[in-house]
Amino acid sequence: MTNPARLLRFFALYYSLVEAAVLSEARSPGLSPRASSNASACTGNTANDRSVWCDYDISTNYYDEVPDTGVTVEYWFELQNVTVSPDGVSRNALTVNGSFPGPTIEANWGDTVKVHLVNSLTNNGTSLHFHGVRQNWTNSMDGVASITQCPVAPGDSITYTWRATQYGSSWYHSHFSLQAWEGVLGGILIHGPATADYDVDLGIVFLNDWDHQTVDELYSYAETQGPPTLDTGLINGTNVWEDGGSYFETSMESGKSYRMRLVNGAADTHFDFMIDNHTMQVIASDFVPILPYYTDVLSIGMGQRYDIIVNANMSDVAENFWIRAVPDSYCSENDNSNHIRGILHYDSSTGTPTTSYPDYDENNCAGESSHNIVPYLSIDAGSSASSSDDMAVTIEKNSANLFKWYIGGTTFLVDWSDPTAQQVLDNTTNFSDSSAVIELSTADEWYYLIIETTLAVPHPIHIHGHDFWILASGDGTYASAAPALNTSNPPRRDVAMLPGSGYLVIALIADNPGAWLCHCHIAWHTSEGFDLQFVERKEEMLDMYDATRLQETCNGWDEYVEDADVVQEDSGV
Ligand SMILES: *[C@@H]1O[C@H](CO)[C@@H](O)[C@H](O)[C@H]1NC(C)=O
Ligand SMILES: *[C@@H]1O[C@H](CO)[C@@H](O)[C@H](O)[C@H]1NC(C)=O
Ligand SMILES: *[C@@H]1O[C@H](CO)[C@@H](O)[C@H](O)[C@H]1NC(C)=O
Ligand SMILES: *[C@@H]1O[C@H](CO)[C@@H](O)[C@H](O)[C@H]1NC(C)=O
Ligand SMILES: *[C@@H]1O[C@H](CO)[C@@H](O)[C@H](O)[C@H]1NC(C)=O
Ligand SMILES: *[C@@H]1O[C@H](CO)[C@@H](O)[C@H](O)[C@H]1NC(C)=O
Ligand SMILES: *[C@@H]1O[C@H](CO)[C@@H](O)[C@H](O)[C@H]1NC(C)=O
Ligand SMILES: *[C@@H]1O[C@H](CO)[C@@H](O)[C@H](O)[C@H]1NC(C)=O
Ligand SMILES: *[C@@H]1O[C@H](CO)[C@@H](O)[C@H](O)[C@H]1NC(C)=O
Ligand SMILES: *[C@@H]1O[C@H](CO)[C@@H](O)[C@H](O)[C@H]1NC(C)=O
Ligand SMILES: *[C@@H]1O[C@H](CO)[C@@H](O)[C@H](O)[C@H]1NC(C)=O
Ligand SMILES: [Cu+2]
Repeated sequence: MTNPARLLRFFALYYSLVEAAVLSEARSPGLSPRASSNASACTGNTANDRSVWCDYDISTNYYDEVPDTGVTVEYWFELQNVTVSPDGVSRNALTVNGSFPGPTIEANWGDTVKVHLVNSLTNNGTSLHFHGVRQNWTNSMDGVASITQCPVAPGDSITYTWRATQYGSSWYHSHFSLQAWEGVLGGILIHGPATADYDVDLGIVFLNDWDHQTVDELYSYAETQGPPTLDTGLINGTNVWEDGGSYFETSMESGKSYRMRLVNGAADTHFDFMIDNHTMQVIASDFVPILPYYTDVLSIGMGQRYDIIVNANMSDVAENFWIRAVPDSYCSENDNSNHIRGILHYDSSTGTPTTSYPDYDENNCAGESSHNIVPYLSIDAGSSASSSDDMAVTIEKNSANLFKWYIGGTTFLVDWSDPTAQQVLDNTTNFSDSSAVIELSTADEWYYLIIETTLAVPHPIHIHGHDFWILASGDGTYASAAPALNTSNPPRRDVAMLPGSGYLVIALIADNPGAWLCHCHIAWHTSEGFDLQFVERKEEMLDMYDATRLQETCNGWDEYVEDADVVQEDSGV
């Protein structure tokens, strides 16, 4: 098949053309170094003042207010089953438009984003989720099979439309079976203000784990033996394996500063990210701008994002430096741990780095320290909750001797052909036990969720449709630790780490009606039942769903299932 590097280059060119054609003239054609660079699409936002954004700025409360750009950015995506060789080893992959990662969705804060998706696979349904996107009153666009829609059948299409009410860095990925880690993922880059200045925006940088077998091939091992040790990892879709493949490379001009938008899109790897001899300035966690802080090593869980600024001020030390994504050995086994690398070149250098592995301590996959994550837009959590739950996380083997995860005593199991949204529209109020529904019925009520585990396995907890507040987390049981809950502008984001043998306390406010999934972002765990869903203000969901759109997708799926031999071996999400 096609040489992947050529495919990527072709793709980049094609993409910039398509994008230039798509964006209105008021729009920047993109920030990738390949595309013509125009870092500022809004008056006043310059290298020396990233805090402003036209009539808005970094202090604007983006939960209430959003710029009215009048712009709709439109993308046409096609799921394709292709051969890729991101590290020189050929493998089958399911992709958006043939590339891994797929095309980056790029928009300005306030734009409407419209994604037309065609499922050109022959043997899989699909759905596309825009991770971390708040989907403010647009639950039907959240793209979760069994929750907000039926899977889109092979040959069928769907269109997702949502408003970029937040800005920053994220990713989209399939929410059907393990398909995201078969390759159906790509970046989301929403331009907006920032809490620190920089010269150049390098764009999205994915951190992934990778295996020469597909995740579907590995799933039965995961279900019977536990998580498989993966072969290697990729930085923005590329790495070296034996004599093949190539490193991710980026060039910086000495004296300038560069923004990188890190996304952990791994199936089951917590990364410690670093650039030899460089300190990173961290300016956002998930979609939430934070007070900038410096670190040499960044601990990033699955589904999490960090925006960092790298100051290219180390040309005295060397001309080339290793960029490293090291799986934290406490929770992530990998056969190529020391060699998931990229290269930072200075100026016109093209050499191979000789810089050495830094001395650092792993932090047991705990993620960045809470007290470093101080949201710039200060918002307190409700000092008490109208309702709360305390849920234990456990694992058991079922009667077929397969591992299933439990949260709050339930292992999640929902039906592809009977999405929660359809049940709400049909006014079926008695959700099945295995659909683990937590109803939040009162507008703007606060809800607290305590999650705890006695197993030494950390879990990245993700909630759809909301940023949530992290009130506490730590070692031991919640009862024995009896932590003080921090409601005064605590870290706020959409993925938080539940520490191994520890607890996590989060708060959210019922300000966004819909059926929202809450789950562990480890691929195997999502599939093995570590999920629950909030059904928030369900009466208000009726108006926000297009019943015809929902029904058409389900009809297509039902027809496909009748003819094909489709077996749901997972939780349904
Ligand atoms: C960048 O975009 C701004 C606003 O649209 C425009 O005025 C300016 O000419 C552009 N600069 C370049 C170098 O394209
Ligand atoms: C979110 O949606 C609600 C209901 O339509 C609207 O009142 C609010 O302004 C929206 N928020 C943003 C930031 O657009
Ligand atoms: C993806 O492929 C479709 C056709 O298969 C094409 O119309 C579209 O422009 C491509 N999109 C991007 C962003 O490259
Ligand atoms: C990473 O890959 C995506 C998809 O190809 C691309 O849009 C982005 O510009 C790349 N990032 C860098 C830093 O090259
Ligand atoms: C992708 O192609 C492979 C090889 O032809 C095939 O075995 C597999 O079922 C296809 N997957 C999907 C989802 O269509
Ligand atoms: C999706 O396709 C892969 C092959 O590409 C296959 O292994 C897997 O079973 C399919 N999943 C479903 C749910 O159809
Ligand atoms: C280089 O930049 C970093 C980050 O801004 C800073 O902490 C460090 O002191 C600088 N080092 C030198 C040698 O200028
Ligand atoms: C560069 O990093 C290496 C490894 O951590 C360290 O030994 C060396 O002292 C550093 N050099 C400078 C000039 O900071
Ligand atoms: C849904 O059913 C409940 C009783 O089960 C009823 O009170 C309510 O009016 C129904 N709502 C709609 C929109 O049909
Ligand atoms: C409750 O669930 C059962 C089985 O799922 C269904 O047959 C019944 O109609 C439901 N009852 C109501 C009132 O929705
Ligand atoms: C609460 O969290 C914020 C953000 O991390 C931090 O600045 C603040 O000091 C914390 N307050 C307490 C009482 O721990
Ligand atoms: Cu998990």
